[in-house]
This record gives sequence, structure tokens and C-alpha cells, in this order.
Amino acid sequence: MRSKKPTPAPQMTDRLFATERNPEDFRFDASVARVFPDMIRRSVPGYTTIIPMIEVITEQYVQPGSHCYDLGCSLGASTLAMRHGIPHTDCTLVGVDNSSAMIERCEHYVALDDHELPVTLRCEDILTTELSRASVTTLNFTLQFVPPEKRKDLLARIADATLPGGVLILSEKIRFESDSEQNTQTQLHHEFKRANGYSDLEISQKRAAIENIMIPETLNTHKQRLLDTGFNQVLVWYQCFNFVSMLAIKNS
Ligand code: GEK
Repeated sequence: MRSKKPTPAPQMTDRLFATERNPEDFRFDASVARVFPDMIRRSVPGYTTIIPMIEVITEQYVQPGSHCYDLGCSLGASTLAMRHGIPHTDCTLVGVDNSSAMIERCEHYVALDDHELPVTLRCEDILTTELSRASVTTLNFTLQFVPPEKRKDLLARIADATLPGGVLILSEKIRFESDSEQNTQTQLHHEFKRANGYSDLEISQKRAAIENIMIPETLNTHKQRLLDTGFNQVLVWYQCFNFVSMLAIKNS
């Protein structure tokens, strides 16, 4: 008898901040995991472009017999993009997230996907998860949730684990050196959210909930730290408003 494929989870609309709520820090719990695909698509400009490009970049840099990591994999959108970009059957693909609600749902999405490369999911902290022989590592909007003082050590660990010719795909919300550009780009981001159906109350409550746990840095800070920690070249391959994706390359 053929094993029964799981059915897709229904797509839930993000209404988490639609009504007035007590101020408390945002957490990646079950209520967030349930609406996450809708939340990230309507909140992050470029997300729906970045995900398929992660497949393209992975295909370009993956090396036979290497390990690929998606750090902060959430429900596995970036993990599955990487999976489809890996043509070698001797590679391993590992998704890591410290939210058990995310990992439980991610297992479901991975099972629904039809690619044959196995995916290992770890419910672990990316600051301590084991990394080695990496050709492609992805931090797709995850580093921004790591306390700033811990970011350098994490990036140094990733660079150390990266093989010659390997890469890190780093997507982040950034802030700008100039107050005027910061204000304009923030305004445009909020317009993007309004155009996607979020109300002013939802925008302001979400902003208050994440301001202590999501700390954006400037593009220069990111680039310099990637160079300082062991990558040799850093380029921006995508930007929309205050959302950027970089490619950090280690020399072969
Ligand atoms: C995507 N990459 O769909 N250790 C492990 N996981 C962490 C840590 C940590 N220290 N800190 C945060 N996370 C995904 C989207 S979401 C981005 C990534 C967003 C996890 C957290 O639990 C969450 O699932 C993810 O990083 C960030 O392409 O919500 O804007």
C-alpha cells in the first residue's frame, strides 16, 4: 500500500495584531507559526522574489559531498528552495530553528514537497548548532533576531565551517546611516504593508512588539563584519526599501 501524503495546511490570514492588545515582545510561538506564510509574504518586501532566487544561488554554489544549512528555517520556504537547487545526491541539507512550533509545521511542509533529497530538521539554537563542510548556508531574515553582540561569533563560526568557494546568503532588514533615508524607506515599507491589507493599528502594534527583539543594522556594518569574520567578497544581490539580501563568498 502506498503511504498517504499529508494534506496541505490551510492558508491562514495574519490578524494577530488587528485588535488592541497588551504590549509584549513578539515570539515565534504556535499562533505565529499558524499564520507565518501569510505574515512574511505581506510584511517583507521582496520575500516572494528572494525565495526562488535562493534556489538559483544554491544551484550555482553547492558542492558535491558538502553540507547546506538553512539557519532560522521557520516553515522551510528557504530550505525547500535550497533543496530544489541541490543536484547532488551526496549532499546533506539541514534546517535549524529554535521554535518547536515552527519545526513541527516545517516537517509537514517538507513531507509535502516532492524532491527526494533528505532534509534534516533540528530544533536547536543557531548559535550552538553544529556546522561543518558547508558550501551554501542561508540566514534568510534570521540574523536580525540574534542579539547584536552575538552576531560576530555566529558569522565567524559559519565562515570557519564554509568550504573554499562556499557562500552565505544573508537577508536582513537594514537601517540607514541618514535619518532622512531611514524615514523615507520606513514610510515606503509601511505603505507596502498597507497595500497588503494591514491597518495602521496592526502596523504600529507589530512594530512595538518586535522593536526589542529585531535589531536592524546598516549595510556597512553587515559588509564589514562579514569581511572581518572570514568571507572575502560581499555583494548585495537584492534590495527593496529597507530589505536587503547579500551574498558573502569565501575564496576558492
Ligand atoms: C524563511 N528563513 O521563510 N536559533 C534558531 N532559530 C532562531 C533563532 C536562534 N537563535 N533566532 C530566531 N530564530 C525563513 C524566515 S523568520 C524571519 C525566518 C521573520 C528563528 C525564529 O524562530 C524564526 O522562525 C526565524 O528565525 C526568523 O525564509 O520572521 O522575519
